[in-house]
Amino acid sequence: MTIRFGVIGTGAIGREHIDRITNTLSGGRIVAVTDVNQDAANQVVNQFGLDAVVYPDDKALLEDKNIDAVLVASWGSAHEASVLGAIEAGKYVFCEKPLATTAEGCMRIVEAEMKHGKRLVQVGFMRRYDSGYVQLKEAIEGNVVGEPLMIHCAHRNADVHERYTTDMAITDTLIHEIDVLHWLVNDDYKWVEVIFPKKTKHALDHLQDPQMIIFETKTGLHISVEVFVNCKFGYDIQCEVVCEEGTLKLPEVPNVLVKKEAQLRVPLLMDWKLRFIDAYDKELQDFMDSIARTGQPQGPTAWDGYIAAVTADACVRAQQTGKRESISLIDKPAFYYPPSEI
Ligand code: NAI
Ligand code: NAD
Ligand code: ISE
Repeated sequence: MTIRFGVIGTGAIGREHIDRITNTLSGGRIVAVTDVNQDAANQVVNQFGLDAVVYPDDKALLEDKNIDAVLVASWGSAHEASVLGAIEAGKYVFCEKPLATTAEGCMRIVEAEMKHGKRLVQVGFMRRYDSGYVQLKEAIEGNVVGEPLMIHCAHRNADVHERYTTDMAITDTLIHEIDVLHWLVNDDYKWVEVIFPKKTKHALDHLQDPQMIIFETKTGLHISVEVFVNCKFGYDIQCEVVCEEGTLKLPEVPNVLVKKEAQLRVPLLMDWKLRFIDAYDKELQDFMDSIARTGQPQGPTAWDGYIAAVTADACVRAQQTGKRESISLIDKPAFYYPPSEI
């Protein structure tokens, strides 16, 4: 079975995903693209030699009966409308994070999907597919060093574009930790507090950078995440789980050791594109394989998108109030439990 994809948003990650579906993965083909910037849509067709229709907007693309699945890689604020339209048209959807920019928007998607009656949506929370995080989860579940007590994380970008605002440290950047950390320890968040440390001279006036986010989970675990998006030196993702008998640390990306001019150097990555390249490949391959095998995607769900949005909303409130903000979720619908857990 070949899944015929229509892509909405052919910017940075849209092009990355088009490239991997076309040239690396198996079971998928790009048959249509659209972008509010029509030049960007036309360019990808030429760049990757696609046999694909260029549509003027997502509505027109979603009417195409030859499309089985939609890949949404537009800006976060545009995701909800495209995902709802795809569900309405009965098409599978792989949506980049965030699923929607508000918890209410994610809930509208959850409700539409439940009404449809089977899972159609997978959210691009690719860290769950990263071998480092998978190894951490296995070590925690295997009780290798006892019960987790604390987690210390850092999410550092070398720099960001000028449209990046203080709340995007949460909704665009921290959102990856929000998703992967509760999955890692199989726990729920209870409250969050956001601290603004001394500001770097490299951040534009409108941006508070770095930020420190502290969570407590329902079982009493404390989690600290530093988000620093003008760190200058590279793209750096850290995660250390402190347990009762020892610690577990996310592996560094392996790289050549360079010995030169009396120094031992390890080159660092500079942006996100290469850091999780295997995880992006795996998430999309899994999306296609599970649809082909079972008729439904099995990766991160619309409900996971909703959890992330509720948590992100609390974090943004905590940025504004400077106080602890509670995080409360409604019960997970049976629809989103795997059959083995019902
Ligand atoms: P980008 O700005 O490079 O590309 C977005 C593209 O979408 C642009 O070409 C824009 O013209 C187009 N677009 C925006 N609204 C649209 C609409 N309503 N209809 C059609 N096209 C539209 O942005 P980038 O970096 O590719 O990010 C896109 C999405 O991917 C975001 O949701 C972002 O959070 C996510 N992302 C995820 C990453 C990950 O690690 N999973 C990494 C980078 C981005
Ligand atoms: P980008 O700006 O490079 O690309 C976005 C593209 O979407 C642009 O070409 C823009 O013209 C187009 N677009 C915007 N609104 C649109 C609409 N309504 N209809 C059609 N096209 C529209 O951004 P990006 O860095 O590729 O990010 C895109 C999405 O991917 C974001 O949601 C971002 O959070 C996510 N992202 C995820 C990761 C990850 O690690 N998972 C990494 C980067 C970006
Ligand atoms: C971007 O959208 C991503 O998703 C990257 O993984 C993240 O590191 C970056 O801060 C975001 O802007």
